[in-house]
Amino acid sequence: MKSRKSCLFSLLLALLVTATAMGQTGRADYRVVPLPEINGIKSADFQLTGQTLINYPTGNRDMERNAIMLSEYVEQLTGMHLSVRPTLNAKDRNGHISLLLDPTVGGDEAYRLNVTARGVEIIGKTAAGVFQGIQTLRKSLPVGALSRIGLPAAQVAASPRFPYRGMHLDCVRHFFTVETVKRFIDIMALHGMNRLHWHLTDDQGWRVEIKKYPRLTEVGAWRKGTVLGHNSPVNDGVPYGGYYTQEEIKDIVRYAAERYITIIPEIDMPGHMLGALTAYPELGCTGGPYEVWCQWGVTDDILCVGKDETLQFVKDVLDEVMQLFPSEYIHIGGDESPRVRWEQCPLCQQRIKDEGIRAKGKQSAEALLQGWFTTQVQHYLADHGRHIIGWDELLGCDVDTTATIMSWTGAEPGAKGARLGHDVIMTPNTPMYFDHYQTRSTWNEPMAFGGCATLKMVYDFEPVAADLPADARHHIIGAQANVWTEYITCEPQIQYQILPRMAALAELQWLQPELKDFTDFKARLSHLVSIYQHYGWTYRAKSLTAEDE
Ligand code: TNX
Repeated sequence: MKSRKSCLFSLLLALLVTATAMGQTGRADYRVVPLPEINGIKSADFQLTGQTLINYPTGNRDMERNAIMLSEYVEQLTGMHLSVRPTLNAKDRNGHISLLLDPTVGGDEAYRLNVTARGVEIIGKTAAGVFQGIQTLRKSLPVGALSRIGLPAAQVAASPRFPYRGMHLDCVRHFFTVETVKRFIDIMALHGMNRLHWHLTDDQGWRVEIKKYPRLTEVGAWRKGTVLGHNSPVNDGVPYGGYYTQEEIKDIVRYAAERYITIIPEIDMPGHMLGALTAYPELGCTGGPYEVWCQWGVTDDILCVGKDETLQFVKDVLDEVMQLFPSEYIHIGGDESPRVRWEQCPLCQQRIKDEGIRAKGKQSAEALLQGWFTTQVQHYLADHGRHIIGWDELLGCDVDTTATIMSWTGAEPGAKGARLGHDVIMTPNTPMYFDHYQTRSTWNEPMAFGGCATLKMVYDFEPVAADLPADARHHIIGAQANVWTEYITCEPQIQYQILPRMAALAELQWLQPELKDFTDFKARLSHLVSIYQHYGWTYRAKSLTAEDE
């Protein structure tokens, strides 16, 4: 006869073996970033296991992709593999997750997540909305090797405050690989963002292949070296450059579109053009020679708009850019364009005469010449069904209100633009420049541009000025943070600059201001950060504890 001791031992062993085979269990928490509305309902938890299927409407490719992505997310975070299956049959939903379309669900990107013991429904008016619901479910999951997760019964819902929820990435000052750009897109998707403003041309390089002008990338994509620090007299002397082929761009655009992110390319003009001028010096007022810049800042050498060839060049480039990027918006820059060359250039002065341009109040004839040039480009793009976005300097050049303004020199230009009737995207350098420091005590930080935008400053930013008249408020279509890369040389440094500040940005892009609460946000942030850790992303850990150290 077995002793009682050995009986107990066998029982414990059996329990241990079963528990190991079953793996760990966990429970989801819908209090994610950005915070949705959550209403608990009376029902037991839904049990998510490896047997759970993900249903999607038969024949709908977008929803099929959504289902596959949800399956991938669950596997990445928990190790559990869920199969996907097409079905239109309501009874198949029992016991499973179902992705559904329903025209009665709020706006285009709104979603509802209904969880009961009998099943999970992720419902959107569009596949884009369902994708946002998927992100919320993803962020609510516990992280680690799990074999069973309890999803509390609840009705969860959200609808974004702003239609334009952007991030910007400068791939000129430093060049980043296709994989890095895709990972940046992944990070955006996790944060519920939908517009990537991709800065592709500047004084330090031209980074998009244009078939009609091969020298743009043969010559214009390469610089002889890079200045050390903040424009010190020392240069590293290491040739530097790179560009994206049209095939790579199409691949990235498709990758983003699958995550419901539109890429808005920026071809900055008429300033920030030394890359192009080095390749085609005849496009400048002096004819050069020019050199792709090895330092940072603003150069006096910009496009000569007195020459018809320049306009033709711009149109040809935009033709290819439009082929690559289906975005409604094309960003044409317009910032930091000194006009000293135009003042001296006979052809630019002739253009001013021919077009009957005259100085007006504080606006010089040259400022209005930039307006004339921008309007030509704007009309050209409009003929092709596209709209321009430009930096807030355009407000000083009399462009019409079909130009959307990006307010960067502060928040005031945005408010002014909205009053004038322009749509506006708010990206004021404080606190929306993520190339700025995240703390005031910078001694132990990687070198940054300067400035300071702490996590709290980002969180507290309100894009719609309190005194903006009611009839102008709808012109503020969104907010964006910018990642200029003069001092950012590698992917972990990009991630360090954006995480966790992107979480704060996501919440202001999604939530109505009265629902924001920084203390509550910080409590929710720790789980999001465990997801960053799980994916191996770099982030600024100090921002989670001390606010400004
Ligand atoms: C200003 S924002 C710039 C960029 C720089 C950035 C550095 C804007 C329209 N122009 O060219 O990279 O500051 O923070």
